[in-house]
Amino acid sequence: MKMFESIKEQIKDIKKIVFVTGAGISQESGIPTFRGKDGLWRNHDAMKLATIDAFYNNPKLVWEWYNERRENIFAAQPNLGHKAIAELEKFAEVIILTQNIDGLHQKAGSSKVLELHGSIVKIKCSVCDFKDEMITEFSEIPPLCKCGNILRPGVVWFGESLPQDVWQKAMIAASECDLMVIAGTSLVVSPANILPIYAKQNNAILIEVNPENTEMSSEMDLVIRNTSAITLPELVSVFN
Ligand code: BJW
Ligand code: ZN
Repeated sequence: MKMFESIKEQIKDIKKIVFVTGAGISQESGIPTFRGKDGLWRNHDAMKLATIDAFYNNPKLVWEWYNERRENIFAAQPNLGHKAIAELEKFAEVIILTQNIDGLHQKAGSSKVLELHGSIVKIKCSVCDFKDEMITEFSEIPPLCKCGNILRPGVVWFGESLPQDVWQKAMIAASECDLMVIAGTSLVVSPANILPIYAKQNNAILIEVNPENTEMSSEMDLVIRNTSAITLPELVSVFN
C-alpha cells in the first residue's frame, strides 16, 4: 500500500469518487492510445481522422478505421485497472466519466459510466435524427440511412459538441465528488479536461495515474507515475 501511504488517512472513508478516464486505461487491454507512438493507423494521424472534415472528405477511410478498431475492441478484455474501479463500488459511490468508446468499464462490471465521446457500438445518420446500435457489420461502406444520406459512427469528433445530457451529468458528478482519480488521459482535449477543475472547486482530492506528465499534473494532490493496471488495484486496497 506504499503508493497511497501519504494520502491514505485522507481518502479511506471517502464515499463519493469520480474517475475521469482516457485511452491509457485501456492500453494494457491492447487498445492503442491516440497520442502515443502507436497513434498512427495506416500512416494516418489518428487525431486527423477523428474530425468531421476527415469523414466528409473520405467517409470510407474513416469507417474502415472504426471497423478495425471495433474488431480490436470486441476482442479486448478489461484489465486489472478497469476491474479495480468496478470493485470499488463495494466501498463507495463510484461514477466514471470516460472519454473512451470501448465499453470496457461496463464489461468489467462498473454500473455508473458516462461516455463523453460516444460509443463504438453506436451509429447515427449524418443528416436526419436516426440513431441505432450496430448489430452486424455493414456490407457496404459507407453505409446508408433510410433517408439516403450516409450513416456515421455515434462518436464525438473535434469541433462537435458533447451530448448535452451526458455533459450536464458529468459536470454535476465532478462538482459533487470528494475524490477524483484521473487515469490514462493526457488531458489535452476539452471539455473533459476541465472536469478536475470542477472537482477542485468542491475541495475534492485529486489523484493522477499516468506514467507520463500531463498539463495538470502540478494541480494534483498526488501523482502516481505508473500504469493504471498496476496502480488501481492498490487504490482499492486502501478502502478494503
Ligand atoms: C497510460 C497508460 C497506462 C498510456 N496506464 N496511463 C481549435 C479548433 C477547434 C476546436 C478546438 C480548438 N481548440 C480547442 C478545441 C476544442 C477541442 C479540443 O480540445 N482540441 C484540442 C486537441 C486542442 N475539443 C472539441 O472539439 C470537443 N468539443 C467541443 O469542445 O465542443 C465545443 C466546440 C464546438 C465547436 C467548435 C469548438 C468547440 C470534442 C472533442 C472530441 C474528441 N474526440 C476524440 C475521438 C472520439 C471518438 C473515438 O474514439 O474515435 O476523443 S479525439 C480523442 O482524444 C478521443 C479521446 O477520447 C480524446 C482524449 O484522448 P485521451 O483519452 O486523453 O488519450 P491520449 O492518447 O491523448 O492520452 C493517453 C494518456 O494515457 C497519455 O497521457 C499516456 O501517458 C497515458 N497512458 N499508457 C495509464 N497503461
Ligand atoms: Zn438519415
